[in-house]
Amino acid sequence: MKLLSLLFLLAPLLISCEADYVKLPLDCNDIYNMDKNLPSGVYIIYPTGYSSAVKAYCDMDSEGGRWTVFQRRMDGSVNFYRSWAEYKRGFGNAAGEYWLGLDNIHELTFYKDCELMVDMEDFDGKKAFARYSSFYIYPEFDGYLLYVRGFNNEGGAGDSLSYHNQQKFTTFDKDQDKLSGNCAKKYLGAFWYNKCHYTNPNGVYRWGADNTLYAIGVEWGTWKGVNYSLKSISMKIRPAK
Ligand SMILES: [Ca+2]
Repeated sequence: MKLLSLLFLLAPLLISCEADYVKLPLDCNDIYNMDKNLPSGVYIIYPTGYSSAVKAYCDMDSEGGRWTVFQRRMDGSVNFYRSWAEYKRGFGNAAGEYWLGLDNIHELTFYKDCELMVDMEDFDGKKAFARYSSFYIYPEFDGYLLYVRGFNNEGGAGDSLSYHNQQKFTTFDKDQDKLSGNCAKKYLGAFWYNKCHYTNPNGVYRWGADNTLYAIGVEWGTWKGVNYSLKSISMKIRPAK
């Protein structure tokens, strides 16, 4: 009887500990579900559990919100010509330009169905986006191979990413692309290069049209061509409904 009443007294405590644990948001979709009125901005997410806190930008506005941004360019303030170790871990500032890290992107996309949106803007204020109904990244063991399909062109940007489907990630110090040389070195970025690219979102920020060096800018080829470096681009994911 005593034991029973003790358990009864402790029950709310046990339940609240459990609830605190469960509340840790894995991604921006979890943040949205905690409070559907939260604005877009920087939040702390936990892609791999309790010890994996990382700042991410949550887009709560575009096309229904809930998006976890894993890549963002907007002003040229951050250098994106970086090593394998940095692309694995992530870099930059979630309030501005940043890369969330390949391990985090893998964790967020590999174990549940996710969709992808790529938002972009040119220097005349024109905007476009591309959406894909399925997107995931394999673990480092598999070279962070990209899987993307289900392109939807309602955003008008065209499909620059399907060419990169089933490619491994390449940086200047790790060549996993299909070119005999290294695409990251040739186009001054880091990406799921094929032989080499239709889009170079991690390329050199160079303020609009510029063909002095071919295709090294922040480009989405099917929208503005590969010699137009965009004002902004961001890549974002959310669980499919
Ligand atoms: Ca190569």
